[in-house]
Amino acid sequence: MKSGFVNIFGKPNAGKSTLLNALMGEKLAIVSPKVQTTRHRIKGILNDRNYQIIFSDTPGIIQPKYKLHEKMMEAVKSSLEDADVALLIVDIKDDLTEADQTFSSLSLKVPAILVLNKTDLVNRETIDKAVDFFSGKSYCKKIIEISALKNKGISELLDAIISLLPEGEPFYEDDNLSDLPMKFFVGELIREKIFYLYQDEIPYHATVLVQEFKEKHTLTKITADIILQRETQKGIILGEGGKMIKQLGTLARKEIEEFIGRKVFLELFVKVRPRWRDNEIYLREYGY
Ligand SMILES: Nc1nc2c(ncn2[C@@H]2O[C@H](COP(=O)(O)OP(=O)(O)OP(=O)(O)O)[C@@H](O)[C@H]2O)c(=O)[nH]1
Ligand SMILES: [Mg+2]
Repeated sequence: MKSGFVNIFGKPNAGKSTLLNALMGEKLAIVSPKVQTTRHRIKGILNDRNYQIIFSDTPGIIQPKYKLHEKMMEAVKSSLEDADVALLIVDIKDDLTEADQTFSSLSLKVPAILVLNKTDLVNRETIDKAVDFFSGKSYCKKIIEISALKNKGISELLDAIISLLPEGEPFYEDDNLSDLPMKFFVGELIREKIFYLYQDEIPYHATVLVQEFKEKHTLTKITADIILQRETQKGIILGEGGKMIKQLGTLARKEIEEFIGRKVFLELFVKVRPRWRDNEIYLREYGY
């Protein structure tokens, strides 16, 4: 039996959350075209007769500007500490030298697989150049080309991970998919729709707190607060005549229904908490 922690690191938008979902065959982490979507460490537990892999998606590595950013980088740090294998993922269209600097700065003590992602967007020559670039790097045990979006190269990556995984007994019961509560995933799905529907600073100034998750006879009743930094942002979230928040509610409800496999009644409230991203008490209350 093999078991261990396999943690995913990379710059914002590299495709870490898409990769976690592809490896799990299940949508556990939210994804968006915007940077800094993920704010927590999100574990996905993959069980097989011969192994248990505990994957961790992490926030993209950045220089912190707010307390919220600091919390995000603490999630990266904790993942660095308990990793048995590191997956270093790079968007092949990104600046490779910058990615190399980021990976070197991690001072990894465990074997790492360099994952070249988004190969569906470039030609063979570009991929070969990237392979050449990373081959000599000290942190790089193996290089695997993938497209997390198109599910290409995922089984090759899984084989490479298993070959590096230590022997050991499972850490978790084998019927668990994650260690996080349902309320967390519901809040994340609402946050994902905020990332899709709203522009500029709105997704970055917003967080979601699920207040109520109640299983009723025929449906699940969910109440959630959308927390914003400024009074003026309330109007943007609501939209003309409440048009935008209605759309947000519908999109989020559909995804939550798919996730929990039940009908959902979703109620959203909008609240303003000035500078919550820099406030230790608010951050703790909102799960950061
Ligand atoms: N074309 C293409 N797009 C991809 C691929 N993998 C991810 N993406 C897209 O890249 C964007 C970012 O993906 P995420 O998985 O959210 O990236 P992330 O690294 O988790 O980003 P943060 O959480 O912000 O650090 C999304 O629009 C994805 O659909 C891929 O293999 N090919
Ligand atoms: Mg992410």
